[in-house]
Amino acid sequence: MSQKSAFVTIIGRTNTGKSSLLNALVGEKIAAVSAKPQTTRTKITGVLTNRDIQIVFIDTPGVHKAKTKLSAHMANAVSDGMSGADIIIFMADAAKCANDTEKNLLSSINPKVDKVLLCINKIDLIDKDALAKRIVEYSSLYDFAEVVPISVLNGDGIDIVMDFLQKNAREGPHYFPDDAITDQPEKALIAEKIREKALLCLDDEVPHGIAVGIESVKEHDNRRGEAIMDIDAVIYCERDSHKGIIIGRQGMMLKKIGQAAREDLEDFFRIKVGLKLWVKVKEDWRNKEGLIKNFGLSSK
Ligand SMILES: Nc1nc2c(ncn2[C@@H]2O[C@H](COP(=O)(O)OP(=O)(O)OP(=O)(O)O)[C@@H](O)[C@H]2O)c(=O)[nH]1
Ligand SMILES: [Mg+2]
Repeated sequence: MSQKSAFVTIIGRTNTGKSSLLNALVGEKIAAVSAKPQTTRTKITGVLTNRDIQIVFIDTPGVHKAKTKLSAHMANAVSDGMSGADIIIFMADAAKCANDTEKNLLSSINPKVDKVLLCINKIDLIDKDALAKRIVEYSSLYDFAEVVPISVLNGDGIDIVMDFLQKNAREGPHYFPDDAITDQPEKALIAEKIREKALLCLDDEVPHGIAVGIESVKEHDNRRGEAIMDIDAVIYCERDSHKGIIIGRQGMMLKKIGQAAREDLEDFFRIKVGLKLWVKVKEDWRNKEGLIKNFGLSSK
């Protein structure tokens, strides 16, 4: 049987549901998802192999105006992710009008990529007339190969996206082992799960300045012979006042973040997890190249 593959990059403005789509297509929760803007900070690769066809997905950070050095790295991650793509999925939010950031992003697509799929997500939020108008609006901006209205939340249209990708995969080798789901190192997956829970639990002001560092991951058997994964992690923030918020009164917020993260980690790695969390301040780390690199967020 001849092998087929496709590199598929998912782009779009922040908060449209790109990472949600990646997780839905791969069938595993690889990428962090939250209602806060700029949830994804680097390229995240997801892999799905269905017999002879392997699809490699690249989720990218939502495009936004660069305010910090970190934002510049995020923008690089988008162009980097687009450069090797066979197919691009442009993700729009059904409930929002097209904006200039999206127009610029569309004009930056390399014309050599002849398959650009428009996914209009969150159709659960609007009625049919509004959707028809949205399709016309976006179709006037780019010559998309196909337009697929979807709701990742309800699972609507995901099969149509999958069919499109399978049909457009080309003869070529599989780049990852057939049982791979991501190329993210274990520590990066763990850090993202903890950061996601911090994003979900904290109010708007704090989360943007958060990074998670994993100090150690050790597996051992407890006295009953059960395997345990012990994780020591640090949540970094930019100010003392933020540290106080993350820890919360009598440590309640940190406990809440830790508990949610532990449950998610146990689910994902299918192993019991012991998670110890600390909070430290690194002032203005989003403008310091060394720290950006330390947190694995450098695009270079
Ligand atoms: N109503 C609705 N919400 C959705 C749908 N898909 C995703 N969401 C929500 O939209 C929010 C953003 O989802 P993400 O997947 O993090 O979006 P993203 O495009 O990756 O965002 P960035 O990484 O910041 O660029 C989350 O709260 C999701 O739960 C959908 O089909 N319908
Ligand atoms: Mg994302």
